[in-house]
Amino acid sequence: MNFQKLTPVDQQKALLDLAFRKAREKGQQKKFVGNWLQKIRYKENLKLDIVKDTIITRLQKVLAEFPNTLDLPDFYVELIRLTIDFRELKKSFGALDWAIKQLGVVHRVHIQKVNEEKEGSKVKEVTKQYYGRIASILKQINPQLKYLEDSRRIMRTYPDIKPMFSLCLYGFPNVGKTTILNKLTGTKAKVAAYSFTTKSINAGYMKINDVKIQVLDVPGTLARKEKFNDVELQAELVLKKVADVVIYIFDLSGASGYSIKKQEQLLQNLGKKKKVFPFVNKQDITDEAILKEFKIKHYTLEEIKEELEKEVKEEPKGNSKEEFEEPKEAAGENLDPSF
Ligand SMILES: Nc1nc2c(ncn2[C@@H]2O[C@H](COP(=O)(O)OP(=O)(O)O)[C@@H](O)[C@H]2O)c(=O)[nH]1
Ligand SMILES: [Mg+2]
Repeated sequence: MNFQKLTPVDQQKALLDLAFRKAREKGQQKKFVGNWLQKIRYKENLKLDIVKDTIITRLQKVLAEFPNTLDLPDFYVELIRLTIDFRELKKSFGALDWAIKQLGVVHRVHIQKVNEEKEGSKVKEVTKQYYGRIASILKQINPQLKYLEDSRRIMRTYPDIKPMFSLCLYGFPNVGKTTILNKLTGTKAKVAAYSFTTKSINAGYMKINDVKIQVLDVPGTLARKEKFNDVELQAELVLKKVADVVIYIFDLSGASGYSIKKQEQLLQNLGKKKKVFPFVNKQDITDEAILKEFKIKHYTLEEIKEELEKEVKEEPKGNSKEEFEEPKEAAGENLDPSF
């Protein structure tokens, strides 16, 4: 699921500016035929239509793009739970639905008025009233539009993670996770000689037994959960909800700035629920005595690939693309009541 592609949510003012401008432009471009009253009516009808259609299209786009059910992979459900208020989000969809209906009603009423009005100046007056009603409807949902835009900005930071067999590269900052991700998958994620270059979760893909698998570069921390920043929180969720297999990366050279003891502790924190392959990176700059002393069983990348071949035999779990790109239900409906 790619939350980064959500379109920004316009607020009241931007929506009105856009709709009124379009109406004005189209009203000026088009040549109307008929007697003077008919011409005015046609023109005002067109403006009314354009204003309604422009705004409704925008609002419908928001409803279509945002996830409005929690029928998402576990990872995203958790992430949404932790970062935004889904109930508030649902209410906002409801408000947009309401506004779309109101816009339709107000449009119908004013079209009728335009067509019944006998005096040209009064026809234009109807348009003015209509604009006022539209503005008032949007004003009422503006807090919800703002909430949706705030939510979008948060969701935009969600990593794009696919429901397929996943290998996580885990370890402290600077131990070489991204370097190994690039080596395994041929991606070109940024490698840097300072900590916390990974501002979000990097992903790449590789083939094991002709099956495409996802490789994720996940920064570790010994910080307490209450103190997690966004990336740390996402990292924890990826490990818990997405990882099928973990490569735990050690840097025994001292270059990353984390003691061996701390690195062992982070490995222990992973627990026994997942299959974990320790890997010792930066051997080229590591003291031989330290390498010899190191007692934790570890693997070469070749050995890990062989192990993965045993793991990835069948089609990986639910890797169909459709699962992610189902058309959305009508907004506000089918929302998971358990949430
Ligand atoms: N000498 C040496 N340096 C490495 C090795 N792997 C990574 N590095 C360097 O370690 C630094 C941190 O690497 P990076 O992949 O960004 O670490 P990450 O923070 O865990 O993703 C970079 O300067 C890399 O060039 C290695 O095997 N040997
Ligand atoms: Mg990195």
